[in-house]
Parts: sequence; C-alpha cells; structure tokens
Amino acid sequence: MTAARPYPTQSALAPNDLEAWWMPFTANRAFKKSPRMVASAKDMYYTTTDGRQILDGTAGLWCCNAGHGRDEIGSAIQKQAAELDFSPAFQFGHAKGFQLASRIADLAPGDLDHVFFCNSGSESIDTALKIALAYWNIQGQGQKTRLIGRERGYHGVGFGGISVGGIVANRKFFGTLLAGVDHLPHTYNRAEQAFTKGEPEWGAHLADDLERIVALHDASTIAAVVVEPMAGSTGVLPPPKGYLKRLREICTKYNILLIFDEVITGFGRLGTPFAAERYGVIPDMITFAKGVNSGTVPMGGVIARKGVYDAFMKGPEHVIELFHGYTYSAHPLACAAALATLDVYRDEKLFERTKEIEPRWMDAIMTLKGLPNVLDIRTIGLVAAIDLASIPDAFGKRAFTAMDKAFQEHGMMIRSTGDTLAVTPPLIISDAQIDELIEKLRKTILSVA
Ligand code: PXG
Repeated sequence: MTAARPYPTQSALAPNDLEAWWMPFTANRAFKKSPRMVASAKDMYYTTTDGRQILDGTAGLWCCNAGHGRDEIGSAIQKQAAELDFSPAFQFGHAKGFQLASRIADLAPGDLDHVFFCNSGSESIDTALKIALAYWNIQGQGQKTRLIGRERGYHGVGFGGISVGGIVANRKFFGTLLAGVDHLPHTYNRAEQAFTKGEPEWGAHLADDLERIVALHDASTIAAVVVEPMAGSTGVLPPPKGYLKRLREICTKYNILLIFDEVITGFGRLGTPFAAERYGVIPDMITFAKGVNSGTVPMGGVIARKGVYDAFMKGPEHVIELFHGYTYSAHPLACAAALATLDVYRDEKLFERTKEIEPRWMDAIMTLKGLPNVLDIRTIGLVAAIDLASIPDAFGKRAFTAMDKAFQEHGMMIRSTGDTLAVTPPLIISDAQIDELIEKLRKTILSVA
C-alpha cells in the first residue's frame, strides 16, 4: 500500500473500502459497484448490513446443513478454544480427532473405516489422489499412475482437483496441469433427461466409457477414477440410474480404485449420510468437507477403506507410513465443531428428514416449469438446478442477474453457474420456508424474463 489509509470510521459491518479484498470466484468489479453484504445469520436467514432478511437458498456454499448460528456448535467451538486451541497432529494427538474419526467412520458404509483430515474439499481431493498413487506404489505397482476424472466434474481448485476436474474455465488458464489424466464423458443429455425428478433413466451406459479408457491406456497404468456421485457445481447432474454401480463393477474388474467426491453430497444432502449409501455402492475412498461441521470451521478429509489403510501399515514401526498432512489437520476447533454438528444431525434426524421431504421439495421445484426461459429443472435430495435460456452473446448474464436480483430485491441467496441457478438450502428448511423459497424463485425468474 502506498498512501496511508485512515482507520475506518464506519462500523465494521459497513466497510468504507472494498478494494483490498480480491474476492474468490467473484466478479470483483460488479460486486464492488453493487455489493451483496451480509452481517449476521440465524437458522434459515442471513441479515444484510442494511438490516434486510435473506432466505438462505444455498446453505452458505452447500455447507451450512444445520442452518446458521446454532448455539450447540458455537458454544462447542468457544469451549474448545479455551481448553485446547491447537495441538499438532504430526506425531501427537488429541481426543477429539480420534472421536471424530470414529463418528465419521460409523456414518460411512461398509469398511470405509479410516479418516484422514485436512482443511477443505480441494485438499481432500489432493489427499485422496495422493493416497491412491502411494497405495499402488507401496504395493510394487508404481506404474499405476493415471487418474480418471469426468467432464463437468468439480473437485476444487488445487492442481490435482483441476486436473481431474472437467470445468473448462477452472482449467484453461492454468497451464499443463497434472500429466496422465483422462476423463469420462459427463452424464447430461437434455433431450433424454429434461425435467427429471431424481436419477434419470437414461445414461447408465456412459459408465462403459471406462472400458474404452482402459482399452486405450491399459488397466496396469490406471490408479483411480474420481467422480462426484451427483455432480454439483456444474449445475446439479444426478447420476443416471445404475451408472455408479456400473462404474464400481468396472473399477473392481480392472483393479482400479474408485473415489467418490462427497464434498457436497456428504452429511445428508441426498437424505443419507453419504451418497454412497443412497446408491448402494462402496467406493474405495470418500472425500468430504463442508457439511462435516456445517461450514463453521474449515475442515475436510478422506475416508478410506480398511484395505487401503492396511496396505500402508507395514514396515518398521518408527517410520511414517504416508508422507502427507497439513498443519491444521484435525484442528481442535474444527473437530469440536464437527462433533457438535454430528450431534445436531443425529438428534434432529436431519438426514432422515431430508429423505422425507425430498418428494415434496421436488414437486415444489417442478412448479417452476413453464416460466419464461426455463429450459430444464433437475432436482434430487435437497438440491435443485434451473437452466435458463442464455441472452444472445451474453452467456451467464441472465443467471448472474437473477442471483443479484434475488439478493437485492427478493430477499434470497441463490447461486448461479453459467446460466444455471442452483438451490441447496440448509436441511432444517420448513415447509413454509420451501413455499417462500419457491415464491421468491418465481419472482426472480420473472424479473429476468
Ligand atoms: N469437491 C466438490 C465436489 C465440491 O463441490 C470441492 C471439492 C472443493 O471444496 P473447497 O472446500 O476447496 O472449496 C467442492 C466445492 C457452488 C460451489 O456454488 C461449490 C463448491 C464451492 C463453492 C461453490 O457450486 N464446491
């Protein structure tokens, strides 16, 4: 900074200078001309700096599954900060890290028994990819290095995640990425699937493309396949019926590890603790983040099957088995928040509740069919996406304007990606609040017609 700046004279809620913060995944210049500022949050609502109530249609960024300002979670964080603010996780441990790993392993299906902690979804993907590569390496199959992702996949923003990811704008600016990566086709086909509730009938055969990739590279060179069970960020693509089972069968047939990125689908979003359970498919690893502590403290992780973990537990006992980890792995505040959050999920039966309200939610969202510019609606669990027709020569502008108007004029937070609106409220949403959300969506879509 060149010139000294005066200390802000306004309250911290309304800063007088928006320049310094280079905001992530944000149209910075548009934001700074017309900011969308929040000051506080409770249950289903944010409050803006000018005192307006905003219905949270996004659970923050798909993370605040228990809603906002939960006293149980906030006080657990405060208590933890006073009791043990930090404890190194390299060669030392603390009780809550072990308790939380056990709780998460209990929620995960099958023998997904071991949990490695990190601090975000992006780190969880890098961690899972590194575990996959190391797994084959320590077993004398170090030539198994190829990683297979999927078109339109989102796996965060680390180099591993953007390499296996399939969102063009997240890849094209960043050079050559990881070598030896290939991609399955995405599963969306509007002609076959438009306005489907839940999993589309069409598309299971697209998993067979993995056979083509295996024929091209040979299974002896392929370490892992990574997919989101339901592709979220790209605009909500539920898996076609039978697709994930097929992927599992092919991975098993060729000895390829299967990784489910459950950063969005984990912790109840589809009505089960993990989507793996909903689909009756056991991957070799699950990545998670976000909902683990309802977005209150950064945290992510990887759940690995027993066989994956056991493969590393060999050799002299004083030697580190996996040369990987983060200063803040299993941070005590994140663990305390997660343990309190899992209690809320259990005590309020929020995953079961999501399953119960799914049909009503899907019906309600589908009432938006027929509004101007609505080309498709996809919905599953407590998730929905609405594709809007693009304004000629201005791809993304209609949905961006809708997101802005929703916040500024209609009292609702939604997300836009391309010309798709995504809606993913906290799992505590009431029936009346679903009605409120649909009404606000209706007004928003009409306002950009
Ligand atoms: N994997 C998946 C499947 C994700 O959805 C990440 C990894 C990365 O997580 P971190 O914690 O590194 O951001 C994500 C993140 C949106 C949106 O509006 C989605 C995400 C993040 C921000 C916005 O779709 N997903």
